[in-house]
Amino acid sequence: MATAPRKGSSRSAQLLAAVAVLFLTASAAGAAAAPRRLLVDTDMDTDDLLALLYILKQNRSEFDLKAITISANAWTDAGHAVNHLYDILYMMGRDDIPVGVGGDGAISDAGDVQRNVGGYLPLIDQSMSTAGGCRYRQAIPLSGRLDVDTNFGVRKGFLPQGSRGYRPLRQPTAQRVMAEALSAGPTSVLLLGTHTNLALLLMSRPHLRRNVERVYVSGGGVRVAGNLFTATAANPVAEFNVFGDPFAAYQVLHSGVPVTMIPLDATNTIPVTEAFYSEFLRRQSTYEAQYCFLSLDGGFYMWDQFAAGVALSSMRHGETGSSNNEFAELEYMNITVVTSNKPYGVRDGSNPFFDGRTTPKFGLQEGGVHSGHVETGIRDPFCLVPRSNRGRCQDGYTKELSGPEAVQVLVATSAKPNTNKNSPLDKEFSERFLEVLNLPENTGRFNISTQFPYYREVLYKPDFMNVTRGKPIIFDMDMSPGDFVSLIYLLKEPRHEIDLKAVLINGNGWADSASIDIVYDVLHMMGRDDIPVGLGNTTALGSPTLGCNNSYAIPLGSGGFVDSDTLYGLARSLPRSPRRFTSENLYHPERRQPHVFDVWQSVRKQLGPGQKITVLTSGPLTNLANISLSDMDASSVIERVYVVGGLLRDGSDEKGNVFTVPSNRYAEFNMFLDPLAAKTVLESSLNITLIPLTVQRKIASFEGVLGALKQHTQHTPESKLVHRLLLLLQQLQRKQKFYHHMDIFLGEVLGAVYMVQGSDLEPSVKVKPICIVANTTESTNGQILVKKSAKPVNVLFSLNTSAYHNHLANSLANDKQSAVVGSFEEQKAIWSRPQKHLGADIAKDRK
Ligand SMILES: [Ca+2]
Ligand SMILES: [Ca+2]
Repeated sequence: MATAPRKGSSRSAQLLAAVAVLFLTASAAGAAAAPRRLLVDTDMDTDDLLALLYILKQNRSEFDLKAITISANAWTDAGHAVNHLYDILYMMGRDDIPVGVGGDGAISDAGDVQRNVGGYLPLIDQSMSTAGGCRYRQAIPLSGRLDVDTNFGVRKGFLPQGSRGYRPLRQPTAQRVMAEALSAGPTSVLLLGTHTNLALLLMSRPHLRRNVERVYVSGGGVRVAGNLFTATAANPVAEFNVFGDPFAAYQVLHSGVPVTMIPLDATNTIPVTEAFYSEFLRRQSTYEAQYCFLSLDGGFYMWDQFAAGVALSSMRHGETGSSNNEFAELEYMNITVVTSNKPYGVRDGSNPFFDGRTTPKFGLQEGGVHSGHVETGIRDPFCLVPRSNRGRCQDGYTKELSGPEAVQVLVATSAKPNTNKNSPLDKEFSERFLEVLNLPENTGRFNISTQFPYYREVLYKPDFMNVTRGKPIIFDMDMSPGDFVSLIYLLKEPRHEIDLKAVLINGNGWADSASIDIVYDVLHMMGRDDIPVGLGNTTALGSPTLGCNNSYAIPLGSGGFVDSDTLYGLARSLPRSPRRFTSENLYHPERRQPHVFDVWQSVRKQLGPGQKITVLTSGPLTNLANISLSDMDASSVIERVYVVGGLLRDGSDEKGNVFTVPSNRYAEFNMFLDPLAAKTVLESSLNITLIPLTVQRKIASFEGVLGALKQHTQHTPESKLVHRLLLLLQQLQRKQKFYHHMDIFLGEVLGAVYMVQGSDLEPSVKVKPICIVANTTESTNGQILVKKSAKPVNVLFSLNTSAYHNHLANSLANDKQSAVVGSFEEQKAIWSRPQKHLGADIAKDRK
């Protein structure tokens, strides 16, 4: 028995095979068994990191981790999660392991699952695009996603960065990586997040099911309460991983593949105790142990890492029973996954598998278990019980059941006690986890600071002695790619003319809040670590903090979040700033990420008598609206607001750009994403200049800007970066339909250039009285009407296009106020040799 168990073998054959493997391992026979092939699907939450590093520490002749795929619809955002994973694998010297994330395929209305469906959305909400709502995901606080995306700020200060990283259209999709791993031979699958990816694979490539030896599930809760701490008022029984996509979990559990589940029943018995924490504090002899320790947060259970421990122990000692498992008691239970609530067959508008269809999707049975009310959100009135905080919905409940609707699953029920009675740790797994993480074998090679002999965290700040500082500016951005071009442009303008006082980040636009680190990196590159960056709200004005009222209109996949969160793959070419997002609860309260309002107030305090601020907004108007609502006197110190966005409905039939919401033909994204904020700002007493879609479209020519940049024989690091970015956007737009909207981002650069250059661009500006449609319906929200009685604003209609292109290119190519550190490559070179002169006007050690 030199090979792993055969495909499609019966349970008894598998048991025999497992016993054979056990025998060979135990006897250390010369002809060792082939290593067991393993595929891990992870949502890259904190406990996932601990699980992954535990797995990477194993002896590769016993367990061969073939691939890792990312579950992109839960606690992390795809672009951040995938680069985080690449960094961990680089540290561990495992750039050989394929990584899959996302994809742009679709599920047709008829129910055909195309290849490469991205897994960004639960199956019930997946259709032809990657834009969609957050039916289940809204249970996850947005601040939680921000913390996990950045690993609380720990990640960028610790992990090194290799050559792998997300790149548009080149990143292997989750489906492809899963299919390749499973096609190559019998493989065990460990699911550490929602079940979306595996369910999609089993539905689109059913022949690969025979190569799934067993699925190990971290998640579910059978005989204990659920853990939706934000949402028990609607659903007290679900656990996050299964709740994230109940129908997918149903598909996996009912696929006929053997399943071992490690649910809350078991993980509730192994919390991170004080004893564990202090033992861990003492035992950190490897980089991976250090990284895991830094990632630990309070109130934590050993969810995914315990599941990984139970899974590997089962694979080592026998997969069908309890007695041999080192870490958990296991027993067989008959269970199912609840995907809809009784009564079945109601067709009440909550269930897209049935509602509005003559035949149910995927051939589901009318009146069957999938045909009831499906929880629409965490405040779904159907689920709420009056005067109770324990709702009646059960979506995602892994429920015990007798009868034909149940499947037999091996379930871990508790963590086994520590056999080492002298240890302060009460559970066997806690003991062994620390032991394994600290093994000298298969260890991390370095962290970012030990990889380079002269690594230092240096802040670059210009010398303002004897410099008259120009017009004070605040730039408010949502981190769409054009906003970075605007930011660089503003930093290039002579400081005695333009004095960029602060950058404000809108967290409800085209990028997730964690992308704030790209802003820090751009400022660092340009030697402007003195400029404060404030992070704003992640939801639109008046929206609940758990929700996604408007951002559903932005695709999660290509051309959307996965790309802007990585700056289309270019973020990793920027030098790494010592400044980065840092969560509240770390040891350095002074490093906490400031909020927009903190930054606003500090800028206000610095103003000289009679001095006023000019604001440029290039995203939704959420921040400015919140500032004006919190600081009633804000308008008295704001000279003018230049607003990029909007489309005037002024007689012509020009269409808006919210392409994901076809019913809304006349809105522009920045207004649509927060109509109430737009109304609050544009109809206020502030002096407004609008740079609407119409004029953006007139000047948005990739050929024009790239041509103007090409005319220069001299280049700067920043002109090269902008050239790369714009060329990439142009190529993507030509190549792939998912990138058809790339000129939106080119157009938004106009706002910064017009604000600075004004009359030099020969502009035509008209005064128009406008009002904003807000809080109505999806089909009209964000539209701008011209009405005689309304508040007048300045509207830019046209300008000299070639003057604009040339000015932008000249400014970027100018070697004055150029980058201090041009790239990550350059930074690595600096860290590799002794430093005498740092190149910045003033450089200070952070430490
Ligand atoms: Ca997880
Ligand atoms: Ca923007």
